[in-house]
Amino acid sequence: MSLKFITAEEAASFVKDGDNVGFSGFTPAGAPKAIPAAIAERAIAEHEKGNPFSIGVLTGASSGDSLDGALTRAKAIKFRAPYQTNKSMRNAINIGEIDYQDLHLSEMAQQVRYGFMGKVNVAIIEACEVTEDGKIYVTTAGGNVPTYCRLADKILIELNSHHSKGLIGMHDMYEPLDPPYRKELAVYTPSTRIGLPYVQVDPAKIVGIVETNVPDEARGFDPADEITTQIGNNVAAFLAKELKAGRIPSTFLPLQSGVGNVANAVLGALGKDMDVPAFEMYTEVIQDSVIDLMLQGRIKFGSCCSLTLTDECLQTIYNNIDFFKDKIVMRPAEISNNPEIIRRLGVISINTAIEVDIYGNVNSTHIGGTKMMNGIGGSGDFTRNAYMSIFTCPSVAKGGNISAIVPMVSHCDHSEHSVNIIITELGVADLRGKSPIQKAEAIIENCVHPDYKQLLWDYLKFAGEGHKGHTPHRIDAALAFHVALAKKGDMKAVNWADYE
Ligand code: 0RQ
Repeated sequence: MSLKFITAEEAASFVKDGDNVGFSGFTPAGAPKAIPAAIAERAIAEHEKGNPFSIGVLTGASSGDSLDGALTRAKAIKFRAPYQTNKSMRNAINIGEIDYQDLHLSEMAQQVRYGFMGKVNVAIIEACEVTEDGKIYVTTAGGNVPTYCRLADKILIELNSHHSKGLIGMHDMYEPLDPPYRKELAVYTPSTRIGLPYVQVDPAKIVGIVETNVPDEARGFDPADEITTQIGNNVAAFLAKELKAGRIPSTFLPLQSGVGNVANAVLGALGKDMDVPAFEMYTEVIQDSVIDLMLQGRIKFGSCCSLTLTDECLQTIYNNIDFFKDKIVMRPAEISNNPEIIRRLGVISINTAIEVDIYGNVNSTHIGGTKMMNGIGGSGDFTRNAYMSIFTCPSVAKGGNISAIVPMVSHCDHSEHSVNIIITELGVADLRGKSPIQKAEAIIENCVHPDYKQLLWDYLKFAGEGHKGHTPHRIDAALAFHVALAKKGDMKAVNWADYE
């Protein structure tokens, strides 16, 4: 059969009110841009005519502004999963305009296959190549493309010539069988391949192809500052010490690193620390700092779900494709983030916390316990299954009025059972082999900002008076830092005497 080329507007007309749409991509990398923008225009036109128009948006992780941003502003989204980072969308979620399910990224494809999120009507996939016999070669992310393509009735392709066809061969697309027939995922090293470099679909399902030439919408990072550099140096020194002590094998272990400014700075510091040997990554997102370190020979291989790079950095890969081709593999999210593989490979995970409590519970998602920031992303997939799980964060936020270390987290994403090490710019708290009270002592002593140290020592003493259990808390005072912030704009305004 021959492939049918259509406009973005024609493509948008295949999407109906109430449909569930599965999009390619993972972060802005590899997400379609022209068709979602055209769907947003269509939604606005339908709303002006008084007609309803909203869809379920299923992705790999976050996406770009022409998808999440444009569709949100057009009020065209009824349901969203599993992750987002868009400002317009965050606001719409927090005022209740969009129903958002925040989910471990490794679980999204299987939950869709199990039918937990309803039918997938349409898949919209960005590709760098598509063949008449239905081979789709995706661009800068594996996402959940195999599952969305297989389950959807119709597939729309954005064929984006901004991406190099040199990407062909850099993917390992594999979809596991569902229980009770699932077999082991035979990934024994970060570079092991178990699938195909393309997704095979029934060509009759491809209802149209839209040609585009647009870059990914990944944003750059704030340059590393004094605080993020110091956090990075503390992580690097800690890992070098663990290696020396024999708790990390001399071959080192694959690293996972989260997204954001702190994660980018941590990787930069790790690359510079020559006591840490050249290493491999088994991670979900490859950011600019990884590409620089590959060029310097400090990172030997990267398994990921996406290349979340600035366009300048992506062009470096395209211009040196022979160098990078055997150093990077992009997988679907349920493989890049798979608990079985992460546990087997012994991945060292490094993620960022919004807040941590004195017992080592971590909040990665909710500001003040109620407002969604981004989502858990892959941080839970990696943390729970890591050889060693690390969380980093600056000790204070918003000019010092917020302590990142609090008596009790206002929302818990990673419980103390999964969290091994906390690192701020001030130091390292190693929680392994410690009881809750010992964990609290290590965190307060090593990680807390001087402005909050005495307040937290006092809380620990006050909570433990009369020995209040294995994990001492004064339940009426456990959120006093948050109450002080809400009422007086400053966590330092807490006064334990109010709770005596
Ligand atoms: O606010 O943007 O207004 O300045 O939160 O904080 O310090 O710039 O840190 O960019 O690394 O993001 C946890 C959100 C950190 C991110 C989080 C405010 C702070 C700032 C951002 P401004 P920083 P980062 C892999 C793994 C969960 C998902 C995950 C994240 C803004 O890393 O989403 O790990 N992680 N995925 O001022 C109020 C506090 C605060 C606070 C920070 N305690 N209270 N505001 N902020 N702490 C990726 C994938 O899964 C795809």
